[in-house]
Amino acid sequence: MRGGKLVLPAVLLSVMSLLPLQISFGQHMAEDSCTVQILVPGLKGEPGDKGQKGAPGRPGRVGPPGEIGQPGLQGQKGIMGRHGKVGPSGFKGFKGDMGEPGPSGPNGEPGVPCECTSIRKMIGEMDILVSQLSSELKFIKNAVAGMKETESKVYLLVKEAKRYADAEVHCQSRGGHLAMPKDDGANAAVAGCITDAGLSRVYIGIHDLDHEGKFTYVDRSPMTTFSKWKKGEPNNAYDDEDCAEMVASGEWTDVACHPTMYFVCEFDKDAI
Ligand SMILES: [Ca+2]
Ligand SMILES: [Ca+2]
Repeated sequence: MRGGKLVLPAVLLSVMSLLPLQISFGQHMAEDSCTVQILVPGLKGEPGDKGQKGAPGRPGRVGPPGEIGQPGLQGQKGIMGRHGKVGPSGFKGFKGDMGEPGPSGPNGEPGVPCECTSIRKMIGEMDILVSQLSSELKFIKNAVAGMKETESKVYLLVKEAKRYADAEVHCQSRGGHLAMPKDDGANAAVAGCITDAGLSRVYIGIHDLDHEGKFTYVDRSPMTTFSKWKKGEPNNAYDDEDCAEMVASGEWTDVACHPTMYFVCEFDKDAI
């Protein structure tokens, strides 16, 4: 060959063999294989048999969401549900208009002719009753106003002027006696009846009618250590003083029994 020995790097020749031109060059060089150590690929072989089918590949990536489909057909109507709970009360409504007047009622029974005489009589009797009630009410008011009490007794001023004996009868008719003060408390209660009424004296239940000079209580119980005789009393003046009165100071005086004056009754609380 004219070019003489040509030595090329095996690598470069390998690259050149990839090109058709260089393949032609390679074939030429093969004629001189005795002198040039060049590695050249052989001719392309016949196509091999078809290989076996490979294993299935891995699943591909998740694809993008599909488009929204078309609305389906409307379903059939369901059955009616149960009744719900009762709701809260509503607000009070407005007052309605007044209705039409109703028909007239039937005529009443004929009235009874006025018996004016009997009615006047009844009115007269009622006037008398009212008068009596007024009198009793006045008495009760006076009684309450003139009432005093201790732990065991009630004392009542009676503003009706009576003699001693009649006064005691009056008190007994009401379940009591003329006042018989047996200690300072009782004596002060009776004195209170006198002063509250603005009086100066009243009969009390003490006398010496049975034995001159020996005073006892009106229920015949003896006088013990307690007494409230005024200084100089009892003096049996004019030899005619067998009863006793209490003055506003609470002191006692023997006096005659026949003059009339107010008096104080006493009542046991247990007997009321
Ligand atoms: Ca006397
Ligand atoms: Ca006297």
